[in-house]
Amino acid sequence: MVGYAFMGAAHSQAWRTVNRVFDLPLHARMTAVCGRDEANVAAAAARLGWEQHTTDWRSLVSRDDIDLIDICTPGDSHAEIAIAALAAGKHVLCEKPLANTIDEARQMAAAAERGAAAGVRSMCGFNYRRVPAVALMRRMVADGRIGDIRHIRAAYLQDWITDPQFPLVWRLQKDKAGSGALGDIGAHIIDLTQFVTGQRITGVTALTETFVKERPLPQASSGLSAAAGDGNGTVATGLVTVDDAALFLARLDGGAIATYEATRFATGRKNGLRVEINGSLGSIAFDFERMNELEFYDAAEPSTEQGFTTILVTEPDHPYLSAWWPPGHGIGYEHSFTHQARDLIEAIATGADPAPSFTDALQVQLVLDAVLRSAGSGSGWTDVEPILA
Ligand code: SOE
Repeated sequence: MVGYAFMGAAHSQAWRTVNRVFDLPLHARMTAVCGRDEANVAAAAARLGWEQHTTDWRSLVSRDDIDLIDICTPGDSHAEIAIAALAAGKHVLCEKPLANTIDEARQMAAAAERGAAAGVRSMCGFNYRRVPAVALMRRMVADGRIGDIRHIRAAYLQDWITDPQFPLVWRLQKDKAGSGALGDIGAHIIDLTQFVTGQRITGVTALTETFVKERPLPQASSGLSAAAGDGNGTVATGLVTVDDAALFLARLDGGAIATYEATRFATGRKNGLRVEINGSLGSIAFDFERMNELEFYDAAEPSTEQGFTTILVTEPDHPYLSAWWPPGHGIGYEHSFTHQARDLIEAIATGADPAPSFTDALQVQLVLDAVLRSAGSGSGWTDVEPILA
């Protein structure tokens, strides 16, 4: 694994757990973790359960005893590491968004296709697909339970940078992260809604905003928390080069129309990912803050009994859940990463191509690009570039 901060910890938890919970044909061995700082990566290896550590990711890619490279770094290094790993015949799991530019994403998708032809698997880490309620939502939509899809209403709301004194961490720097709320959390709702509906976004009209344009430089950061200043009382500042919020309208290729909102300024909303879909026969809604539930409205019910019902997605018949606890006991955020690891191991073992593929993730990247172009042009209607350019 390369990178060991928030996502690295989440992925490590998954690799530690996956074979203890799921009965799989292959066993994940946590051989080595890589980071830039020797002392910090050594501590991370011990804390997260990796056998060895290194500061040179290239040494991992060239090792014969490593089969899979898991990329948990900021977006500016995804392409270089993934392309080198695939060329060396390693399976790759790469955090989202796939890359910082569509050019890099195209190169990664091409490398993944060459890899697939040689039996090498690659997957992008859109973990929310693996929340059981989301997987059930997709199944119900595919089974026609809400009929033809008319509306998609998606929002991913956080508030961790509302304070203007919150430092300029890498997620607020375009050269490291590619974009701001748009790519970090907007990418999740783009992927999730396309996954659930089976439809793809063809065009958008968008606006973005950066509310706080300059912030103190960070002293130290960990996960989503950080301290400002150099530790000696001096606080230099730097420019925020990404969006704080992105909003857009979209059309999808199956006829649905949609609204999307991604922001880190929704005061009081910590990880508020909500998607509602309205169809000709009913509606269905998921809210991460109640992740073990799904709201379902069936318009075929007698008018005297109509209303949204709450499905408790906690039963062994629901996706992924037979491996966990007795009925009704529920699961959390980290389980989505364990399910992701499970599905990747299963695909590697059976020789199947896992989803979302790098090409699926490239398509999300093309939507992000269309949103930024639309916002840059003053919200003009903008088509999403086709995958085959
Ligand atoms: C930060 O906004 C973040 O950690 C994202 O990077 C993750 O993808 C999301 O799951 C939670 O929030």
